[in-house]
Amino acid sequence: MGSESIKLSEGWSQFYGPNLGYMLEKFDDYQDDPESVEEDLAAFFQKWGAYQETAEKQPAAPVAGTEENRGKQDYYTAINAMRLAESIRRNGHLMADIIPVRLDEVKDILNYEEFDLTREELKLVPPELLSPHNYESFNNGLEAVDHLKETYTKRMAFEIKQVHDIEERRWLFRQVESGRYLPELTNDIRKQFLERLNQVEGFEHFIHKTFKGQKRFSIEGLDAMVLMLDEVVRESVEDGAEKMMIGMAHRGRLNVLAHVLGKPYELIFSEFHDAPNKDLVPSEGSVGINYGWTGDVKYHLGADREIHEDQTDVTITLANNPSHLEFVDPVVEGLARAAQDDRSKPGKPSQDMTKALPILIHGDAAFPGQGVVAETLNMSRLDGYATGGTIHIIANNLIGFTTVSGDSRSTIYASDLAKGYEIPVIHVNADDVEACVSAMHLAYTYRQEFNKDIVIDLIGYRRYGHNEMDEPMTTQPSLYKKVKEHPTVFNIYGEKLVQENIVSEDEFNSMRDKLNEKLTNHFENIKGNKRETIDGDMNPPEYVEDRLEGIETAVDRDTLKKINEELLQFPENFNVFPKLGKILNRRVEAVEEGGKIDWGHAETLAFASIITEGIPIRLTGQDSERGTFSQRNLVLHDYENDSTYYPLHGLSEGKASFTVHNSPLSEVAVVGFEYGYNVQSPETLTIWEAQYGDFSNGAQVIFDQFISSGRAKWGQKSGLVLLLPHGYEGQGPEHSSGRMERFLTLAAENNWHVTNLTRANQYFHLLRRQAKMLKEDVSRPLVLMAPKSLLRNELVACDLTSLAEGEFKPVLPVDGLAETPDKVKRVVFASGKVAVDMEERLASLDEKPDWLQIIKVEELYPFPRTHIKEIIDEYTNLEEIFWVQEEPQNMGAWHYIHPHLLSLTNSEIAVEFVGRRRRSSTAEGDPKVHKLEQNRIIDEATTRDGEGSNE
Ligand SMILES: Cc1ncc(C[n+]2csc(CCOP(=O)(O)OP(=O)(O)O)c2C)c(N)n1
Repeated sequence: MGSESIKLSEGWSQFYGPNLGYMLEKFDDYQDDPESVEEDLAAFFQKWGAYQETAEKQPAAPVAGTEENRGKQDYYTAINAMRLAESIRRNGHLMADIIPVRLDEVKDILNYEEFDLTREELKLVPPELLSPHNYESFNNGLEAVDHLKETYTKRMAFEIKQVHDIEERRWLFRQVESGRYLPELTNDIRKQFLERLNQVEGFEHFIHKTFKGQKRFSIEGLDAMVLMLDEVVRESVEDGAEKMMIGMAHRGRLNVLAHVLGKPYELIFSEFHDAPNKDLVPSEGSVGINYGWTGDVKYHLGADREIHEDQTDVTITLANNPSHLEFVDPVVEGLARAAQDDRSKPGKPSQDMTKALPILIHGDAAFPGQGVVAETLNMSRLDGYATGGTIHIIANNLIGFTTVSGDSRSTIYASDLAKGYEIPVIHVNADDVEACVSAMHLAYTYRQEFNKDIVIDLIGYRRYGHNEMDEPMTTQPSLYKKVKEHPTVFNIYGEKLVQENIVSEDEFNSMRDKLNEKLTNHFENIKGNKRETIDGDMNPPEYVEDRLEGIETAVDRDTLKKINEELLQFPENFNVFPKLGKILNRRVEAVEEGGKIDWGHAETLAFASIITEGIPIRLTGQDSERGTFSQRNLVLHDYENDSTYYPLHGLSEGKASFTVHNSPLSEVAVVGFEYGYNVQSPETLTIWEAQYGDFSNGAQVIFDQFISSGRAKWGQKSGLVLLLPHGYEGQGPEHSSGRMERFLTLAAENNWHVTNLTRANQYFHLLRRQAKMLKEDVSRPLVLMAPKSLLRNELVACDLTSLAEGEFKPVLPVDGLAETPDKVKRVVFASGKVAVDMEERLASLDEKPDWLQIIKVEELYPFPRTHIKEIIDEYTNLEEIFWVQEEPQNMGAWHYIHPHLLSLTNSEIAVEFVGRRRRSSTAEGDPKVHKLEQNRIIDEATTRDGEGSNE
């Protein structure tokens, strides 16, 4: 029905049967977007509004048995046809030919009869009712339905309905139904596809026969993945992206390294052949392979490839990856976001999403199974974490190790999780290379258009067992009988091109021999290099072993005063919440009149001074803008209109960006993200803050596999800061411990610093030290057990002079003790809040015990050996050394520090433990019991044979 046949004067009564159905659908479109329908229709809808079944709007009542019945029948036919069309769109994937090797039968759930239709009836339905996106191509409704079936049930299938944004949804349907997304594939391109498939498969076969019995996690069965990556690289280069960041697990990684990252065959072969390879020069392009001093297995190593084309320089990065499936996902997002952010100017970083494209390749068992995937998807549209859309490929080989999908997920598809995040999903049969490349083209176009994530569920199979040495017939005999008989993708495509006369049979048959000759030559080049000696020392480079010394961190008084003043000037008409305004205003006297600068204030001054020195800062964590303990307030909210103001953006001397984000309620994904961000932008002071330190163990995999060991395994440097609120304050087992013991256990080779401070000025200097070394090779992460009640403790606050002078000190003696060194019989070492508890106890005494010295160990790792040794040597009559901690004996620093302290005294003086006894739970649940325990610890540490500080 054309709009020219509509009579504006006649209202809805002129339509019935299929035409009424058509108009109703157009009216729905009009309601969504009045501009989406033709002008005549819009004018009609404006005049007549919605259709109502009132007498005067219906066509005149026809005579029973003639017009009326026919009209009704037409109406039902049209509605049924529309139901069928909708059902094809919604359910087509359920009967699509998307699984190359399947054991079950596919049922046709979309036949005409199910919808009370015959072919003849469908022919009478106007095609525009069923396929509004390209109805011009069809003569009737039957053709339109057949086209929809072809589109939605063949070797690509689409799940789109979960996308809530109407414009996007329409765009997707239009692309799919019109076939606009299908790239033009010339014969040359198709020949190149065949050659690529030859390389992909031939490479695997060559390794299989040359390096017998070695794991390679073959790509075979999902070979098209390489061609899909080729496609996205080609399009990104054309569009001028600067960076592509890829995260993937073991499956097909060697193939991706060889063919997408351009890692030379020689390098890969030498890793299999145990030949020295670090000096091999890449043959083309520039390839950086990442090595640390202890190294990693070949299918975890990442690489960088640089492509220089015309005027574009693109870097493709395959991120280093631990065995832990999916944990690299947020890391890659962080890498991409950092590459998109410009941090060189004051204010928030400005983001350009076109600069970097993240691509994540998942396993079909890992994607639904690992929670970090959901956490990563949840970040995809958040202001602080969005990366302009990630292209996800599920490398779906139907199986996870030996576990079939029925045992590894509760959903039909591996991709179903993504639908909860309104992400469109394309399923594609991995045997159909052209469909796979088209799927990638559509995914890429969608990402460019809407800056959102999209998932391609690439469904293939696994040619061998999990790692080629496993025998899959033992656990999945039926499936693997079929797989064995199934032709390879190279053969399927080769035969197709031969049939279509695009390549000759001879050409096809000789392709593999030519490739084998080439691969053999590459192998011959390195064959003689077999490693003769093994260097087992694996020592880190000197700069890693260096201590951090000589980094000046003081800021002169005038600068601090100016910064402080500027931080307290808000824009005109900005209404700070009065209560907060009063608190902030106390910062004037703290700086100007010799008052006390508390922890939050010292932090703000440190941040301000750092950005005035041109070092950008990014701080994230749950509720970090205000601060869990209301201590920070770096984003102010106008209490009249909710507008926001960042005082750190108002500095006249600001030279770099500052941003702070409240994170989603995640630990593992957000820590992974910040780690990635920091790796990509090592010059940025990147800080993650736990709400309470206890919760940080949700990110344990990132601490273990990336932050603590990434440099040793992959040479991947990071200067990330972790703020972990820690301290026993009677709040129960889950709000007391930042699990310092775990960070100390992982500490070695200067992989990070572990600190637990007692003064605000120490925090100021430590942050500045961290910021100032970021660009240097010595840079390393910082783990800081952050305070809670100490945030507002008078003893912890500092004065201006302590910021304007001095530096961070790894150990601090308690003031006013040990005035006569000869009299000191006991030295108590402690760290963090328990040390302040002891200081408070002693401060309440009129007379200080002369036999006691308390030393606060502010930096636990690296162990401040020289400083502590000097102290111990000063007390010549020393009889006992105590280590005091509030944590149970099996937690806290005891097991780490005990051997260090013993070694300093040549084991001549016993080192006693004072703290809670070994416990399975971190702390008491009852605040009164906590108090009892805490008092006992302080008593034991500060009293002696009846003498001492007991109240
Ligand atoms: C977090 C984690 N748990 C367990 C494993 C052990 N593991 C290695 S591969 C694998 C199966 C993965 O299946 P899938 O995600 O489908 O990928 P595929 O190997 O089939 O490509 C398992 C369980 C791991 N590597 N990481």
